[in-house]
Amino acid sequence: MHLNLPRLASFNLALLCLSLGVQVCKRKCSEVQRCTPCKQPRCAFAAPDGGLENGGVGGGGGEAARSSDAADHLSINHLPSSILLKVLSHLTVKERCLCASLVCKYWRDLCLDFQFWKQIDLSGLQQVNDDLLVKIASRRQNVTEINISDCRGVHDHGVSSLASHCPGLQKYTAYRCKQLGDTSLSALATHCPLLVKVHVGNQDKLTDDALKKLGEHCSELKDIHLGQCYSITDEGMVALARGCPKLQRLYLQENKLVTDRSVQAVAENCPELQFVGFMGCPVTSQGVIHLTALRNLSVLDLRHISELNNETVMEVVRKCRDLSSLNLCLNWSINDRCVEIIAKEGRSLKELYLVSCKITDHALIAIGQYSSTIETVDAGWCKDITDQGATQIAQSSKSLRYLGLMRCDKVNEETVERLVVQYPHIVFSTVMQDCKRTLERAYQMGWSPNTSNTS
Ligand SMILES: *[C@@H]1O[C@H](CO)[C@@H](O)[C@H](O)[C@H]1NC(C)=O
Ligand SMILES: *[C@@H]1O[C@H](CO)[C@@H](O)[C@H](O)[C@H]1NC(C)=O
Ligand SMILES: *[C@@H]1O[C@H](CO)[C@@H](O)[C@H](O)[C@H]1NC(C)=O
Ligand SMILES: *[C@@H]1O[C@H](CO)[C@@H](O)[C@H](O)[C@H]1NC(C)=O
Ligand SMILES: *[C@@H]1O[C@H](CO)[C@@H](O)[C@H](O)[C@H]1NC(C)=O
Ligand SMILES: CC(=O)N[C@H]1CO[C@H](CO)[C@@H](O)[C@@H]1O
Repeated sequence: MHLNLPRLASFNLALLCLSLGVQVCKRKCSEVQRCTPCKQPRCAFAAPDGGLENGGVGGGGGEAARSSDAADHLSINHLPSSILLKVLSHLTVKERCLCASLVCKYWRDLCLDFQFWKQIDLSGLQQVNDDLLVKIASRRQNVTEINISDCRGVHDHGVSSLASHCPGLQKYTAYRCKQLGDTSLSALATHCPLLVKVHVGNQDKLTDDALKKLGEHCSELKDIHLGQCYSITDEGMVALARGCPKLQRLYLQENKLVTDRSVQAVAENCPELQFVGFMGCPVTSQGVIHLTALRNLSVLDLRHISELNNETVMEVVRKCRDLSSLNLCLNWSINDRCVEIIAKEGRSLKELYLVSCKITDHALIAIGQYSSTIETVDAGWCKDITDQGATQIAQSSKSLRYLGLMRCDKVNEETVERLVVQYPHIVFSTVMQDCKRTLERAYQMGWSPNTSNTS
């Protein structure tokens, strides 16, 4: 069960749950009464979205509560706890914390069962702090997934405490936690050898030390996101690549100290890589060429890298037969001839992003002519594209479903209007078309323009 604590209210409830749990533990459950429901449940199951009533169990519980003296043996609490837990798992956090856990001590303990705290999404909750993580840790929940993205109140201490008590942690997501540094990630690396996913984008205090720890201890790692962690360098990346041969997804962005050495290291050490992104890194063709070794490469993002030549791109497309998405936006060395080769050789290619590349109508025409797989083409900001390219690709391609023409100013809007009618299976994206679709969606959702002319 995925635990989502969307808003402040439910967050406070969760805190309440945790502190209730701590109280129970303090008293070592000595006062826990017989496992019967309270005579006077302090809360009716009247959650607006049904809650327990849906399953009919709420009624049963209530009845048992009312007649518990007489018919104790019929109490819902005589069900095996595994079944009660199953029932409770259908409630939302709010219902569990505010209603079910107030029924009686037994239910309160059930509501605190570790299974409800295995996957915790605390992202965006400013109230989350180290104390909460320490509390979660102290209850030895063996959390398997946690997301603390945008939690500014969490520091290295809290995360380290959680790490040391949750050896089974597998997925750690902590975007934009700029206050966190090497201490927390190193603690996770040393205490949680089962980690498969580490997304720490925008933690700019991280250094190679933490990456080395991951490489040393986390050989199960499959999915890592280190975008905008500006301090990491090739040294850390090489250590990570060597220690994590099972890596399948690697996403970097604007890591200005990550160069071709890192690209070569991941290509040589991580043969299972499928998703690779180096957007805005000082990476060149000399590094990218090593990616041809990755036979399972499926998604490649080479937007805005320092240097990329057409020959290298063609070689990658020829060698990586599973490549389905290729992003070459923002590079002037990508020309018509290069796109033609991509269209001919990319047997599995479905998505091709060419925003702000040096292409003309010939590139679009070649895609229509040679590719039977490409569904998405984005040629936005390619100023040389005209009506002819847009019309011909729409006409000749059987696979095309999306054509991005944002700010292709030589393409007339009337032409696009005609294409929209003629080829309804293709979505054409221009400023006008996108506005129209937005309006249509608004109408569908019940919005209507105010046509009253009083002012
Ligand atoms: C947080 O992480 C969980 C689990 O990885 C994910 O399901 C959820 O969408 C994430 N939330 C945000 C806001 O990224
Ligand atoms: C925590 O969970 C992991 C993975 O499920 C398991 O291997 C480990 O034994 C658990 N540890 C404890 C203390 O429950
Ligand atoms: C590539 O993927 C296939 C099919 O998913 C798998 O059998 C093979 O082991 C993978 N190859 C590598 C080098 O990971
Ligand atoms: C690749 O680009 C270079 C430099 O722009 C050019 O000289 C060469 O002809 C191009 N190769 C192909 C196959 O288009
Ligand atoms: C429509 O606009 C007028 C003038 O701005 C305003 O007085 C009126 O309340 C608006 N009607 C609705 C339904 O929003
Ligand atoms: C971001 C960018 O434009 N990168 C490169 C694209 O290609 C040209 C021509 O090869 C390079 O000079 C750019 O640095």
